[in-house]
Amino acid sequence: MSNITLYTHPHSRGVTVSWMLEECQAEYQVVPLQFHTDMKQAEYLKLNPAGKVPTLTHDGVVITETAAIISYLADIYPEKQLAPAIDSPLRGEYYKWLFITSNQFEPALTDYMHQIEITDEMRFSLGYPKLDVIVDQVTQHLSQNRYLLGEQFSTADVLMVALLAWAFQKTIPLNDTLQTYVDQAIARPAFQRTLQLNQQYLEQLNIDILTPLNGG
Ligand SMILES: N[C@@H](CCC(=O)N[C@@H](CS)C(=O)NCC(=O)O)C(=O)O
Repeated sequence: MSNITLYTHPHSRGVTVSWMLEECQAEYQVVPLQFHTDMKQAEYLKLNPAGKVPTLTHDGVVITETAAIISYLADIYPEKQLAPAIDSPLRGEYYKWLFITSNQFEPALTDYMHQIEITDEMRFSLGYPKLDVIVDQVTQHLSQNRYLLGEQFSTADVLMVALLAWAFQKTIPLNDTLQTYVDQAIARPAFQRTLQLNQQYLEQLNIDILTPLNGG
């Protein structure tokens, strides 16, 4: 039995972690959890006090937060070369894109999806700019680079593509640059395996609607 366990739901950010596990060709168990019930049980809240998925356990280590989990996986599977080496000049760029995606892009996008009105005063102390500023930055970069780090696909792309393919696409149509970027990433065999596995988790939880990526 593998010592990696993923707690997830097939309509959640857990899909991003499933994809990363497949990129790493990891051996792992999956515990699909229902929203509202399983995720709010005392036993699970000990692992993830937010009562949310995903959570990953590995050798007694409990990791929550999608970006943290996939970065951790990149580090424990260095041979998969999904993160630049610690002493690589690209390491800073790698962190930059991971954190822009989770600390700027995702909250700006969710504000937009939920039509949350942000005043200039609020914006001053919020840690992220307007959505279109981030979209322009990412688009401009990807119009000159195949992936966020250049030619090499990385964990930062897993996070960015998952966000674009899920939330963004549901909210605003992708421009040509972002669509090309998403299409080449989701054609990867690991992503295609993830979709098949997701179908199994849906069946385990008795859910019949399959959305391409996260929906929680
Ligand atoms: N910041 C967390 C967000 C986790 C999250 O919001 N998960 C949603 C599904 S995508 C969830 O579990 N929602 C259920 C609930 O809040 O009850 C991460 O990146 O992992």
